[in-house]
Amino acid sequence: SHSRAKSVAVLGAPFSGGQKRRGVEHGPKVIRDAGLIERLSSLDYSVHDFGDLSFQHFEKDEPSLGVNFPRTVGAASQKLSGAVSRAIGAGHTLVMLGGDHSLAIGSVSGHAQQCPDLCLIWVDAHADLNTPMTSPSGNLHGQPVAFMLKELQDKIPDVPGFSWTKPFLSSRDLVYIGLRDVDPGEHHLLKTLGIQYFSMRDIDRLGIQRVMEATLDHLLARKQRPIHLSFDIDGFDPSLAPATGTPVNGGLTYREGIYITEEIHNTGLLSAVDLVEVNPFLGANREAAETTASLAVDVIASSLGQTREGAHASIDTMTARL
Ligand code: 5AB
Ligand code: MN
Ligand code: MN
Ligand code: MN
Repeated sequence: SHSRAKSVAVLGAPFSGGQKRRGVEHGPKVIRDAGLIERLSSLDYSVHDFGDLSFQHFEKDEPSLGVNFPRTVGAASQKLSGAVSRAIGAGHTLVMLGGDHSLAIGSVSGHAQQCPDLCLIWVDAHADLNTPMTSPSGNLHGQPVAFMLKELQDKIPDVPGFSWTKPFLSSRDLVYIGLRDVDPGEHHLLKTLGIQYFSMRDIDRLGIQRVMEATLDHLLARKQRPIHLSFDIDGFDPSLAPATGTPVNGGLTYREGIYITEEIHNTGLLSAVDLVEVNPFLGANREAAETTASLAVDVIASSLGQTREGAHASIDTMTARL
């Protein structure tokens, strides 16, 4: 039998306005330079590289309600949302290369426009659940999930730049993996909204196998639905992913990270992946940036079906070659 080549859309989002450290806008370039397109092609995908979006620069973008660069981030997310919606509407599995994690407002909302019943797996050291009122930094890369959740509709003020979007996700359709740096306001929301999360402590207790079983059970037991994976590279331990803006000790091992993405691939339901917060200006040297980018490629390839056990196409194809 013959399976039609699956198609992947790769979309770069060279954007850094959700935080204050320069360099994260070069994430798409270093991830491509680490061989992403070749790797996906070798997995038998037809790869559509949509290139990098270009974002509007706002000369005057004063903080509003404590939020930094609100108009810049709002406009970038809106543009990304449209591009993601079109790519998914055209039948591609989407890979979004950040850029900082504020971009997830755009990518998840664009995905949800096409797939309203999607669920979200957020791999990160951080919960990114601050509202403008609880945020200790004012940086929007620490707030994207708050802008998505229907339950927080009344807790999000009218931030300039964000009138185009409204909350679209229920807190029960979200699972966090890898948390180890959660602000007090975020912890309060995790608990009061009853959000399912697996901190690094939970991974220590349960092991990554049971964590993934519980994650997928929580999201998919009632019904099969599209998965959005939003992967912040700082979910990994800083020894593996040093080139990132907010590293936190005690993160995922390489094997835990890859096990997460293998299990998500095995559901057959992955519809979009964000890979964010790779910042080649950070880390001790150029090798640190290259290691981090190459880890990002491994995460994306594994979420799209690269296996550790190996694979083969079909008996027919193999014998034809013998
Ligand atoms: B990232 C912090 N919670 O809100 C905040 O890297 C850090 O996208 C946010 O996860 C880190 O500023 C955002 C202190
Ligand atoms: Mn993070
Ligand atoms: Mn994040
Ligand atoms: Mn970070």
